[in-house]
Amino acid sequence: MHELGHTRSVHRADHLLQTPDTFVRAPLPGMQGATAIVHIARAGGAAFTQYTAEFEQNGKLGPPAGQRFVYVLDGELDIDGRSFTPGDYAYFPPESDVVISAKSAARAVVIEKPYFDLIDVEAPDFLAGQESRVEAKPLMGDDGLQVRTLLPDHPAFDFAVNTMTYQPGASLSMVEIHVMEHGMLMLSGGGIYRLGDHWYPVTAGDFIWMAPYCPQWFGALGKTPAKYLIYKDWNRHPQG
Ligand code: UGY
Ligand code: MN
Repeated sequence: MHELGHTRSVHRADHLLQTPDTFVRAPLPGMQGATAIVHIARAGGAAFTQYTAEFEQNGKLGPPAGQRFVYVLDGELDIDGRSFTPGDYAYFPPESDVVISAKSAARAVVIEKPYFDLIDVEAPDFLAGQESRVEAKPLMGDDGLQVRTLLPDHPAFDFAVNTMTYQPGASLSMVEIHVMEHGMLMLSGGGIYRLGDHWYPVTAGDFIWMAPYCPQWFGALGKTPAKYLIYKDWNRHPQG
């Protein structure tokens, strides 16, 4: 049913809140039996692309634009002959020709960006991981806010992808304003996100893009933990 033109989605110069009622699906080049909800891309002001890929059984992704990170939300993917289920993830170096296909209907977060190499540092290889095996660490000593760092803390990686889990009532301890940009998908629970000078109620399924220097803060509400997957550019001099 239409909502008479109402939505929680908002796009401003320094942030985007995209809620599921406004998602538009279209295949990207090379996709077969799969479609993409492009949450953010260069056209929206970001230096990376993030989309949710929705697969039919046997569906496939097309070739990557730069390096690629995949995190399984639902169903089962086949990557290089290995099974990936929810919470499993993989990193693909630029130009990787590894095929990503679906063993069942599935959904996955896909992040792609050009690679910024560093003199004397070798680019990373393919990497696979399971979120449940990554140690959770409290953010700034707050046990109510646990961070899992999915990619290795190594200068070869020019971006980070983390999950952050907030117990009900937990919040960021400060309003952050930083040069890095974020792509964020709310995986479960919800709360209030401050973006710039606006405060938004957010819930599972919502996507947020935060531009560099976008003032940001989150507080978890409700009776269950709030959890999100968050991308940031990382480990590189801002001068490029
Ligand atoms: O890593 C971060 O910058 C993270 N704390 N930001 C956020 O959750 N908005
Ligand atoms: Mn931040």
